[in-house]
Amino acid sequence: MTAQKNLRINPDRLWDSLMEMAKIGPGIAGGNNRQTLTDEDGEARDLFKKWCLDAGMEMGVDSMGNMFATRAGTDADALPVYMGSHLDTQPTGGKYDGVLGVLGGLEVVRSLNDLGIQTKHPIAIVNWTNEEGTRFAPAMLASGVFAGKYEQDWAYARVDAHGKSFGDELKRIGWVGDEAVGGRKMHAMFELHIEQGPILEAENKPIGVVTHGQGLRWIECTISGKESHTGSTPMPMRRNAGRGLAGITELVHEIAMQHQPNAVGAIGHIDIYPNSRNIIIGKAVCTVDFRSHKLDVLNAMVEEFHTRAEVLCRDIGVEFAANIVGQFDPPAFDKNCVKAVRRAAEDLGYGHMDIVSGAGHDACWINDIAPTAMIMCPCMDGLSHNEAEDISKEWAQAGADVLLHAVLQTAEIVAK
Ligand code: HGY
Ligand code: MN
Ligand code: MN
Repeated sequence: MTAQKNLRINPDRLWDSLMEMAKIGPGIAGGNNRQTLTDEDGEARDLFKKWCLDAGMEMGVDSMGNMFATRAGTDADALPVYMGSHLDTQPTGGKYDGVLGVLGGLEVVRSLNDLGIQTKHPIAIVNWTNEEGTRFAPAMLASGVFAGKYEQDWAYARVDAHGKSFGDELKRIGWVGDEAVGGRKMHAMFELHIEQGPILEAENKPIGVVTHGQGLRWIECTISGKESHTGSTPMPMRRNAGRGLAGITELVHEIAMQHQPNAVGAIGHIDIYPNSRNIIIGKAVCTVDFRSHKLDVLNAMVEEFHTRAEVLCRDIGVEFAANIVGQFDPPAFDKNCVKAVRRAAEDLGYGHMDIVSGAGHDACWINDIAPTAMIMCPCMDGLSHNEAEDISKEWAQAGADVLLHAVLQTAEIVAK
């Protein structure tokens, strides 16, 4: 094991690849806007595929556009060990959310090639389509179809703000693969990801051993009032959907604050109609995002919200309707995979701590169908889903080193 303990990835090559990928779909403030199934997403896929083929891997694509690059093992019948995350970004996203996990996996394979290491199990890297869910709700859509949570037809019919469907856009960028989605079986999956929160940096730990994740409920709310002239409509006659929106925005915050420290809640997406300076808002559509790592807290927040939002809107004379557009329960990751991550950090001498993931990840769905765990590294000021998202090369290196060792423990090195 001693010799193996010294195995390391090449941090400069990893960093160069991160910077190269960041050039595709640049944001306006130094981050990225590479939303799923846009031309930029297609460009990123082409680059990732080229890099994987250059590393001697075989590329497979399924009917949700999930990309699977495989490095052969000595036992072709052994199930592959996967490393997965996503290349799509938020509209004002950072350079590392998701990308670190995909290119960290590529760096693991490149390092195994350099070191001439063979493994019994094949090793594969996944780029999951539409992890972010910002253009097509819900988040983790394609890993969800792969894990049997959603039907493909339902996913194909999801539309963006301009009425374009997921299926049409996937076809337009030429990434409808010939593999049936969900056909692949996994020995295990590891996802390297930035923390997207402040804990690891504050505790000065370069590695987070993710034992659990938060559950999520996305509630799409429609508040209906009546458009009318902002000047000539007497106040008592108004049915202002904007007042309902303001009320439920504050209500979401109040409910989450009642359940501290185990809950979060906010509204991040709002569309108002007709959105004219001198017309009272007739309709408001928004998405409530509640999360907790405790299922009972999550369910209690959703229930209280529904009850109180209906009363609040009725009292101001507007209608309220809501439906869940995304959800998953709090995941507990596979104990053996979590142990492999912790042991890898110990073998490598990296400071580490157990942590619960605040954000949702593809690993949360894959955890339902294969042994799965996550590795986290810190990010500056805990900032993410912001173009100023930043990490150090050392943090990227630590995360990819731990990924290398966790995968080697699981894929079994074959002695030369
Ligand atoms: O919403 C999430 O937690 C993830 O970033 N898609
Ligand atoms: Mn992510
Ligand atoms: Mn994200």
